[in-house]
Amino acid sequence: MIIVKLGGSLLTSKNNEFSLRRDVLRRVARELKEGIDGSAIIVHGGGSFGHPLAEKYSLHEGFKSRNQIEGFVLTRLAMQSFNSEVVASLVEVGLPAISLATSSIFITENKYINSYSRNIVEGFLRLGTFPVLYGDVVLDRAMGFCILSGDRIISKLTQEFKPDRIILATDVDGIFTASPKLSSNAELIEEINPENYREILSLLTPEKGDVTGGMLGKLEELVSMANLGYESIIVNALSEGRLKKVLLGEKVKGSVIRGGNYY
Ligand code: IP8
Repeated sequence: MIIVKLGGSLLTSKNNEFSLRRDVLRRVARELKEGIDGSAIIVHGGGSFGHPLAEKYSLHEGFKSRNQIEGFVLTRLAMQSFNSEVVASLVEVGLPAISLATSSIFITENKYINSYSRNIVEGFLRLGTFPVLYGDVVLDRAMGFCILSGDRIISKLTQEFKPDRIILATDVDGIFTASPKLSSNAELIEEINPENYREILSLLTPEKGDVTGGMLGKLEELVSMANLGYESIIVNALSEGRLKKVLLGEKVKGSVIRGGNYY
Protein backbone atom coordinates (compact mmCIF):
# COMPACT_ATOMS: atom_id res chain seq x y z
CA MET A 1 0.00 0.00 0.00
CA ILE A 2 1.13 3.48 -0.82
CA ILE A 3 0.20 6.85 0.68
CA VAL A 4 0.35 9.85 -1.64
CA LYS A 5 -0.10 13.42 -0.45
CA LEU A 6 -0.98 15.97 -3.12
CA GLY A 7 0.03 19.42 -1.88
CA GLY A 8 -2.52 22.22 -1.94
CA SER A 9 0.07 24.48 -3.56
CA LEU A 10 0.45 21.92 -6.34
CA LEU A 11 -3.26 21.67 -7.16
CA THR A 12 -4.24 25.31 -6.60
CA SER A 13 -2.74 28.70 -7.12
CA LYS A 14 -2.14 29.93 -3.57
CA ASN A 15 -2.31 33.60 -4.58
CA ASN A 16 -5.90 33.49 -5.86
CA GLU A 17 -8.65 32.15 -3.64
CA PHE A 18 -10.45 29.01 -4.87
CA SER A 19 -8.31 28.67 -7.97
CA LEU A 20 -7.91 25.09 -9.03
CA ARG A 21 -5.04 24.26 -11.40
CA ARG A 22 -7.25 22.01 -13.47
CA ASP A 23 -4.57 21.11 -16.03
CA VAL A 24 -2.15 20.08 -13.26
CA LEU A 25 -4.86 18.07 -11.48
CA ARG A 26 -5.73 16.19 -14.70
CA ARG A 27 -2.08 15.35 -15.42
CA VAL A 28 -1.39 14.36 -11.81
CA ALA A 29 -4.44 12.07 -11.93
CA ARG A 30 -3.09 10.42 -15.10
CA GLU A 31 0.35 9.96 -13.57
CA LEU A 32 -1.22 8.39 -10.47
CA LYS A 33 -3.22 6.01 -12.68
CA GLU A 34 -0.11 5.00 -14.65
CA GLY A 35 2.16 4.77 -11.61
CA ILE A 36 0.15 3.14 -8.82
CA ASP A 37 0.32 -0.63 -8.67
CA GLY A 38 -1.74 -1.94 -5.76
CA SER A 39 -3.74 -0.08 -3.14
CA ALA A 40 -3.43 3.54 -2.11
CA ILE A 41 -4.63 6.23 0.23
CA ILE A 42 -4.58 9.71 -1.27
CA VAL A 43 -4.59 12.86 0.87
CA HIS A 44 -4.62 16.42 -0.40
CA GLY A 45 -3.93 19.76 1.21
CA GLY A 46 -6.02 22.92 1.51
CA GLY A 47 -4.32 25.26 -0.96
CA SER A 48 -6.26 28.39 -1.83
CA PHE A 49 -9.55 26.70 -0.85
CA GLY A 50 -8.56 26.21 2.79
CA HIS A 51 -5.73 28.47 3.94
CA PRO A 52 -7.03 32.00 3.15
CA LEU A 53 -10.39 31.34 4.85
CA ALA A 54 -8.75 29.59 7.80
CA GLU A 55 -6.44 32.54 8.26
CA LYS A 56 -9.17 35.16 7.81
CA TYR A 57 -11.28 33.61 10.60
CA SER A 58 -8.28 32.54 12.78
CA LEU A 59 -9.51 28.97 12.70
CA HIS A 60 -6.08 27.61 13.71
CA GLU A 61 -6.58 29.26 17.12
CA GLY A 62 -9.67 27.14 17.85
CA PHE A 63 -13.08 28.40 18.93
CA LYS A 64 -12.79 31.92 20.37
CA SER A 65 -15.97 33.63 19.18
CA ARG A 66 -19.25 32.89 17.40
CA ASN A 67 -18.10 34.89 14.34
CA GLN A 68 -15.70 32.07 13.54
CA ILE A 69 -18.55 29.64 12.94
CA GLU A 70 -19.19 31.36 9.62
CA GLY A 71 -15.53 30.77 8.72
CA PHE A 72 -15.70 27.16 9.91
CA VAL A 73 -18.74 26.49 7.72
CA LEU A 74 -17.27 28.27 4.69
CA THR A 75 -13.97 26.40 5.01
CA ARG A 76 -15.76 23.04 5.25
CA LEU A 77 -17.79 23.92 2.17
CA ALA A 78 -14.75 25.09 0.20
CA MET A 79 -12.73 21.99 1.10
CA GLN A 80 -15.64 19.76 0.19
CA SER A 81 -15.94 21.30 -3.26
CA PHE A 82 -12.15 21.14 -3.79
CA ASN A 83 -12.18 17.50 -2.75
CA SER A 84 -15.04 16.75 -5.17
CA GLU A 85 -12.93 18.14 -8.02
CA VAL A 86 -9.95 16.01 -6.99
CA VAL A 87 -11.99 12.83 -6.63
CA ALA A 88 -13.83 13.45 -9.93
CA SER A 89 -10.49 13.78 -11.76
CA LEU A 90 -9.19 10.57 -10.21
CA VAL A 91 -12.35 8.67 -11.13
CA GLU A 92 -12.24 10.10 -14.65
CA VAL A 93 -8.87 8.45 -15.32
CA GLY A 94 -10.16 5.15 -13.91
CA LEU A 95 -8.93 5.19 -10.30
CA PRO A 96 -11.40 3.81 -7.71
CA ALA A 97 -11.27 6.96 -5.59
CA ILE A 98 -13.72 7.42 -2.70
CA SER A 99 -14.10 10.73 -0.91
CA LEU A 100 -13.98 10.48 2.88
CA ALA A 101 -14.90 13.63 4.80
CA THR A 102 -12.02 14.34 7.17
CA SER A 103 -14.30 16.05 9.71
CA SER A 104 -16.48 12.92 9.91
CA ILE A 105 -13.50 10.58 10.36
CA PHE A 106 -11.17 12.43 12.76
CA ILE A 107 -11.56 14.20 16.12
CA THR A 108 -8.53 15.98 17.58
CA GLU A 109 -7.49 17.16 21.02
CA ASN A 110 -5.25 20.23 21.05
CA LYS A 111 -4.63 19.69 17.31
CA TYR A 112 -3.47 16.06 17.65
CA ILE A 113 -5.67 13.23 16.41
CA ASN A 114 -7.48 11.79 19.40
CA SER A 115 -9.89 9.38 17.73
CA TYR A 116 -10.73 8.31 14.21
CA SER A 117 -12.98 5.83 12.43
CA ARG A 118 -10.49 3.16 11.52
CA ASN A 119 -13.27 0.83 10.31
CA ILE A 120 -14.31 3.24 7.58
CA VAL A 121 -10.82 3.78 6.12
CA GLU A 122 -9.99 0.08 6.45
CA GLY A 123 -13.32 -1.02 4.98
CA PHE A 124 -12.91 1.12 1.85
CA LEU A 125 -9.32 -0.08 1.41
CA ARG A 126 -10.41 -3.71 1.75
CA LEU A 127 -13.07 -3.12 -0.90
CA GLY A 128 -10.30 -2.18 -3.31
CA THR A 129 -11.13 1.51 -3.40
CA PHE A 130 -8.71 4.38 -2.72
CA PRO A 131 -9.82 6.55 0.21
CA VAL A 132 -9.23 10.24 -0.52
CA LEU A 133 -8.91 12.49 2.54
CA TYR A 134 -7.83 16.12 2.88
CA GLY A 135 -6.67 18.79 5.29
CA ASP A 136 -9.74 20.40 6.83
CA VAL A 137 -11.38 21.89 9.90
CA VAL A 138 -12.40 19.24 12.44
CA LEU A 139 -13.91 19.00 15.91
CA ASP A 140 -11.35 19.34 18.68
CA ARG A 141 -12.15 18.11 22.21
CA ALA A 142 -10.17 20.90 23.88
CA MET A 143 -10.34 23.79 21.40
CA GLY A 144 -13.85 23.31 19.98
CA PHE A 145 -12.43 22.97 16.50
CA CYS A 146 -9.05 23.15 14.82
CA ILE A 147 -7.30 22.68 11.50
CA LEU A 148 -6.09 19.19 10.78
CA SER A 149 -3.40 19.26 8.09
CA GLY A 150 -3.09 16.66 5.38
CA ASP A 151 0.43 15.98 6.66
CA ARG A 152 -0.84 15.11 10.13
CA ILE A 153 -3.42 12.83 8.52
CA ILE A 154 -0.74 10.92 6.58
CA SER A 155 1.35 10.63 9.72
CA LYS A 156 -1.58 8.99 11.56
CA LEU A 157 -2.52 6.76 8.61
CA THR A 158 1.11 5.68 8.29
CA GLN A 159 1.16 4.48 11.89
CA GLU A 160 -2.16 2.70 11.40
CA PHE A 161 -1.78 1.15 7.95
CA LYS A 162 2.00 0.77 7.61
CA PRO A 163 2.36 1.75 3.94
CA ASP A 164 5.24 0.42 1.83
CA ARG A 165 5.91 3.92 0.50
CA ILE A 166 5.00 7.53 1.25
CA ILE A 167 5.21 10.14 -1.51
CA LEU A 168 4.55 13.86 -1.15
CA ALA A 169 3.86 15.63 -4.42
CA THR A 170 4.41 19.39 -4.17
CA ASP A 171 5.18 22.42 -6.37
CA VAL A 172 8.88 22.59 -5.43
CA ASP A 173 11.71 20.07 -5.82
CA GLY A 174 11.87 19.28 -2.10
CA ILE A 175 13.27 20.89 1.04
CA PHE A 176 15.72 23.71 0.41
CA THR A 177 18.25 25.62 2.52
CA ALA A 178 15.99 28.69 1.98
CA SER A 179 12.67 29.25 0.21
CA PRO A 180 13.34 28.50 -3.50
CA LYS A 181 10.49 30.91 -4.34
CA LEU A 182 12.25 33.80 -2.57
CA SER A 183 15.96 33.08 -2.89
CA SER A 184 17.95 32.10 -5.96
CA ASN A 185 20.75 30.75 -3.70
CA ALA A 186 18.47 28.14 -2.16
CA GLU A 187 19.97 24.66 -2.43
CA LEU A 188 18.01 21.43 -2.54
CA ILE A 189 18.63 19.10 0.42
CA GLU A 190 18.47 15.64 -1.11
CA GLU A 191 18.48 13.70 2.13
CA ILE A 192 17.23 14.48 5.62
CA ASN A 193 18.52 12.13 8.32
CA PRO A 194 19.00 12.18 12.12
CA GLU A 195 22.46 13.76 11.64
CA ASN A 196 21.42 16.82 9.63
CA TYR A 197 17.80 17.24 10.84
CA ARG A 198 18.42 19.85 13.60
CA GLU A 199 20.45 22.05 11.28
CA ILE A 200 17.80 21.87 8.55
CA LEU A 201 15.07 22.68 11.06
CA SER A 202 16.91 25.87 12.02
CA LEU A 203 16.90 26.98 8.35
CA LEU A 204 13.13 26.72 7.93
CA THR A 205 10.54 29.28 9.02
CA PRO A 206 6.72 29.02 9.02
CA GLU A 207 5.26 30.22 5.71
CA LYS A 208 3.04 33.30 5.54
CA GLY A 209 -0.47 32.41 4.42
CA ASP A 210 -0.07 28.76 5.43
CA VAL A 211 -1.90 28.07 8.68
CA THR A 212 -0.27 24.66 9.11
CA GLY A 213 3.33 25.87 8.88
CA GLY A 214 4.30 25.19 5.26
CA MET A 215 7.43 23.12 4.69
CA LEU A 216 8.39 23.36 8.37
CA GLY A 217 5.08 21.82 9.51
CA LYS A 218 5.44 19.18 6.79
CA LEU A 219 8.98 18.25 7.81
CA GLU A 220 7.98 17.85 11.46
CA GLU A 221 5.26 15.36 10.51
CA LEU A 222 7.53 13.50 8.09
CA VAL A 223 10.24 13.21 10.73
CA SER A 224 7.74 11.80 13.22
CA MET A 225 7.06 9.07 10.62
CA ALA A 226 10.77 8.62 9.85
CA ASN A 227 11.39 8.17 13.57
CA LEU A 228 9.13 5.12 13.41
CA GLY A 229 11.13 3.82 10.44
CA TYR A 230 8.95 5.13 7.59
CA GLU A 231 10.92 6.80 4.83
CA SER A 232 9.17 9.39 2.67
CA ILE A 233 10.06 11.46 -0.37
CA ILE A 234 9.03 14.96 -1.45
CA VAL A 235 8.94 15.48 -5.23
CA ASN A 236 7.94 18.25 -7.59
CA ALA A 237 4.86 17.09 -9.50
CA LEU A 238 4.80 20.29 -11.57
CA SER A 239 7.68 18.67 -13.43
CA GLU A 240 5.89 16.47 -15.93
CA GLY A 241 6.37 12.71 -15.44
CA ARG A 242 8.24 12.98 -12.12
CA LEU A 243 5.36 11.73 -9.99
CA LYS A 244 4.81 8.77 -12.29
CA LYS A 245 8.52 7.93 -12.24
CA VAL A 246 8.78 7.97 -8.46
CA LEU A 247 5.63 5.86 -8.22
CA LEU A 248 7.23 3.33 -10.57
CA GLY A 249 10.28 3.22 -8.30
CA GLU A 250 12.65 5.23 -10.49
CA LYS A 251 15.17 7.59 -8.96
CA VAL A 252 14.07 11.22 -9.28
CA LYS A 253 15.11 14.62 -7.99
CA GLY A 254 13.60 15.26 -4.55
CA SER A 255 14.18 15.21 -0.80
CA VAL A 256 14.20 11.84 0.93
CA ILE A 257 13.46 11.77 4.65
CA ARG A 258 15.33 8.67 5.84
CA GLY A 259 14.06 6.44 8.62
CA GLY A 260 16.12 6.59 11.83
CA ASN A 261 16.36 7.71 15.41
CA TYR A 262 15.55 11.44 15.36
CA TYR A 263 14.63 12.25 18.95
O1 IP8 B 1 -2.79 22.18 3.37
C1 IP8 B 1 -4.87 22.57 5.69
O2 IP8 B 1 -4.32 21.38 5.19
P1 IP8 B 1 -2.82 21.34 4.60
C2 IP8 B 1 -6.38 22.61 5.52
O3 IP8 B 1 -2.56 19.90 4.34
C3 IP8 B 1 -7.01 23.94 5.73
O4 IP8 B 1 -1.91 21.88 5.66
C4 IP8 B 1 -8.47 23.98 5.88
C5 IP8 B 1 -6.37 25.07 5.77
